Amino acid sequence: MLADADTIAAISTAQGEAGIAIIRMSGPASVSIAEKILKSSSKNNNLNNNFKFKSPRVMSLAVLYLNNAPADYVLSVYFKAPSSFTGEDMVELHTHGGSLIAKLCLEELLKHGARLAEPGEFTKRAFLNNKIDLSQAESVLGIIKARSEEALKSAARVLSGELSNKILEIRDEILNIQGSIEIGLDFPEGEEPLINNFELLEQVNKIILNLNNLIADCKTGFLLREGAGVVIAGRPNVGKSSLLNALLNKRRAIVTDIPGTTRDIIEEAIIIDGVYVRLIDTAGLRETDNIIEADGINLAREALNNADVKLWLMDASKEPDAQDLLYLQKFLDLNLDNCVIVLNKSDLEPKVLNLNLNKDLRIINISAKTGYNLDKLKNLIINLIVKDGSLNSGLNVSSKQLEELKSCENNLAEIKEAVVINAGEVIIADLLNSARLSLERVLGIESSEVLLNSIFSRFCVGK
Ligand SMILES: Nc1nc2c(ncn2[C@@H]2O[C@H](COP(=O)(O)OP(=O)(O)O)[C@@H](O)[C@H]2O)c(=O)[nH]1
Ligand SMILES: [Mg+2]
Repeated sequence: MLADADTIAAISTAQGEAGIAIIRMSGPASVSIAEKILKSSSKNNNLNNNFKFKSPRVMSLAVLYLNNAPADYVLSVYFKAPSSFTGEDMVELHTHGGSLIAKLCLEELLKHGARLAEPGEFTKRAFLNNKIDLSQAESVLGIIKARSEEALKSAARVLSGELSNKILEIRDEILNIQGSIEIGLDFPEGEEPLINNFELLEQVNKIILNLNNLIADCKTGFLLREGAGVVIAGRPNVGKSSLLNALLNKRRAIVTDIPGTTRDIIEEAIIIDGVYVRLIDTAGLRETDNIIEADGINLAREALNNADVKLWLMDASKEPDAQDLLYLQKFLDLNLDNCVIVLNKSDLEPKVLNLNLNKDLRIINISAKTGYNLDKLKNLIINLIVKDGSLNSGLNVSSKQLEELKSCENNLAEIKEAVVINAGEVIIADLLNSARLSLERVLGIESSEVLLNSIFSRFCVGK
């Protein structure tokens, strides 16, 4: 437990009218402070109606006193350290909902010695008391902020320790190699190295493979957490705004047969198969003298470059002209991993017959007007969002955590290069250390003690 921790209090439920509101306290004085503002609710106990918690984890009805006057019936419960979320003594008071009663109750607790908790302080204490690691602490935020079911599930997976366990596994593999190399550094004279280059490469490759799988799941989880940006781009008048409206099932963007109608970026969120998707309609790409439209086109290009999924819409009922083909070619010059060519207006007589496109490209015929193949397009979008992982294994992480994992992967790739060019064990040891530290930062471990343990546990007793 944290030394000299004070006792913190906060309203844990949302503001506003509701059935109940929950005020939480954590710290050594939680129980005594709560007992000061509660009286027993028992009717035949008039003489001594002081309230005392009986046993932990049992709800009891009590009367909340504000300024020595009864104010509300509350349910109260306490959790005894270390068996609580924060690892400290905790109390929860369930008052009736309504912002005033909860606020007054909190003020009364503060008057009796509690301190107002800082944002995230309960979770921070849980981390500092080793109840959860940093990645789990972040996943609590992921759960609170989840806007879709899949985002919620991916955060719950992290909270349950799935990410931590996988990271710990990889970290232990790195530690193992690190131990072998660092022992070699200390005893270079004439001793056989504990690990030769061949074994080293083999082990590093194995770690990279595991790490890649983990990163794929984290990328999926990150997209689930942030919402994936799906940009609808193309030449003017191909039906981009019509597609946005059709997918949203409402008339959100103006649709006309006048090219250049959409000038700004129009962004709307939808949930597809439990996944939070940000649909982005853009201005049609063309040369223009109109400065407003030109600005819109710049925004469209920017959105296209940053998109998680890129839809290039074409009018299938119209023979593509030289400009159409030119813009199409520019689109195909992008990284095609997450691109789809969408041939719209399939309800009309088809004209785009042979585009001579690269075989690997995804092409789909749809009609924004009749709704033809829109379900198939939605499926395709989801498959692209979760392409490297799967919805069932997404791990809800922050961009910082994802960056740390990628930097670990870079270090490991550099180790392979260092081995090939015989850069020497000092450099390899350094890279291994950086790789390990990246992983530990995700979990919030900041100690080289683990490394020492790993090294010395290999020595025989007495050495
Ligand atoms: N027949 C047919 N017409 C469509 C379809 N989608 C859009 N249109 C028409 O094409 C014109 C341009 O549509 P709009 O959505 O404004 O295109 P944008 O400029 O790409 O946003 C409008 O007259 C739409 O009614 C479709 O699937 N079938
Ligand atoms: Mg439009």
